[in-house]
Amino acid sequence: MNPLHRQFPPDFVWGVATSSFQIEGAAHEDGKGESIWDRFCQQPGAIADASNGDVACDHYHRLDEDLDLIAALGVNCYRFSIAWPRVQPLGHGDFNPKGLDFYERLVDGLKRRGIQAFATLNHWDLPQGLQDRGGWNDRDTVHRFVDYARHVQARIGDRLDGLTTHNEPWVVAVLGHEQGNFAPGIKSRRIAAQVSHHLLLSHGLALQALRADGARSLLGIVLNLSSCMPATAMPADIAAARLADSRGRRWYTDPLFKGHYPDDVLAELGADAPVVQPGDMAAIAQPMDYLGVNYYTRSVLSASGEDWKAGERGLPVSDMGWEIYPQGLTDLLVLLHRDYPDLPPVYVTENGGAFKDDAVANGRVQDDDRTAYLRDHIAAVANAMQQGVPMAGYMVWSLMDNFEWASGYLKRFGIVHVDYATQARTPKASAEWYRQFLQDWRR
Ligand code: GBH
Repeated sequence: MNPLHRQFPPDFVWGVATSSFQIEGAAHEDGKGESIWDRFCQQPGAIADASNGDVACDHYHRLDEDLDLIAALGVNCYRFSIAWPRVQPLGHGDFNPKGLDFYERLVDGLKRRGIQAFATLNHWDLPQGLQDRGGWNDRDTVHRFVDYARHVQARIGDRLDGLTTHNEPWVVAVLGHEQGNFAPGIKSRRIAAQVSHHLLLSHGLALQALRADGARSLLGIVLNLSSCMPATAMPADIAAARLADSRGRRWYTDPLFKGHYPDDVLAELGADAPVVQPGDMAAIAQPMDYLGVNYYTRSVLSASGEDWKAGERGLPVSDMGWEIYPQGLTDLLVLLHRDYPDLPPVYVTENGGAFKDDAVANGRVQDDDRTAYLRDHIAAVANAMQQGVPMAGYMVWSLMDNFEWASGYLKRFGIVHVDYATQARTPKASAEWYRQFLQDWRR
């Protein structure tokens, strides 16, 4: 058998990923407006350590140092997100040129270092000014997003390699508007369904507008997907797994690739199904240049509705309590290709884990569990590729420890350790492993 690094072609894209709210800090600088996550962090009990994104990794002020850090890993791609409220403080009305100054410096710094730039327009930090008008539940936000996307492309689009509309619309819809444990903290199944439709519609309309404006980068979307498996071979468990797959995966991929919502979820939603106007579904089904897949774990479903608690069953879990199951990534990618034979090139846009072993001792972080996680999931990508899935790239979540949303700074996903008291960055053993792996691949 070929060594792992030999199983990837020379043009494969290897990256590390971050998002604006999780690393930038500078929450009130250079004209940045408030985001729904700035507001959500003020809600008592919303964030496990009562923290916020005011400083985070102070990346906004440490851009050059962090670019050098990325370059030292030997990756050929960096995936980051653009904070909409930096670029357009209220999400409507005036743009703030200083906001895009920062991302222009970032993109130019990547280009100088020979690294591809993959930008995400919406990694959840919606301007609060739009939430005040109804947020993603309001159809007007769709058009505000298209304006913002066009503005970003006009300014830096010529230097972007990839432009992603949304990161994980399921999370925005369900965690943000149905379960309410993410911003904006709404708890309504009906609103969540409408939000998911508006996210998809804004994706499709943005793609149309960006192409009409002469897009030079690859255009796509990033979905969080898992492979859904029944807890037993009982028909009721199999049905539960199928419905979970429809809700979490096909609710997004069927509209994107087939132009319609899955019937089983529509039936389940009943009167809570989203309002869809004529032309919406055709707009959503714009051809995409790539699909981004974020994969962390599988889901095991049973008829009782309870997801199986992996930790309690003695299965290996990360510090998030998520089961470590690399085979699920292969299964998922093969399933996507089977369901949608014309699948565009697929990038794993996030994969990684939070682990507890992250203390710095003598300048080292010996995170062998993270290294094993990455190696086994990269092998899972190779397996999918051998089965014909059009894989184009893989990006580690995350470049560095950062603000892990409702978990605050308590969970560490980085391959680079961050000491929040000093902002010192220390590459972990997993970063060294990745660097060596990429060096072997390049030879
Ligand atoms: C991504 O979200 C985000 O894009 C990124 O910003 C974030 O930091 C990173 O992952 C790590 O969380 O709830 O136990 O059933 C991932 C969100 C993670 C949501 C897996 C669904 C299922 C596990 N998804 N989760 S569980």
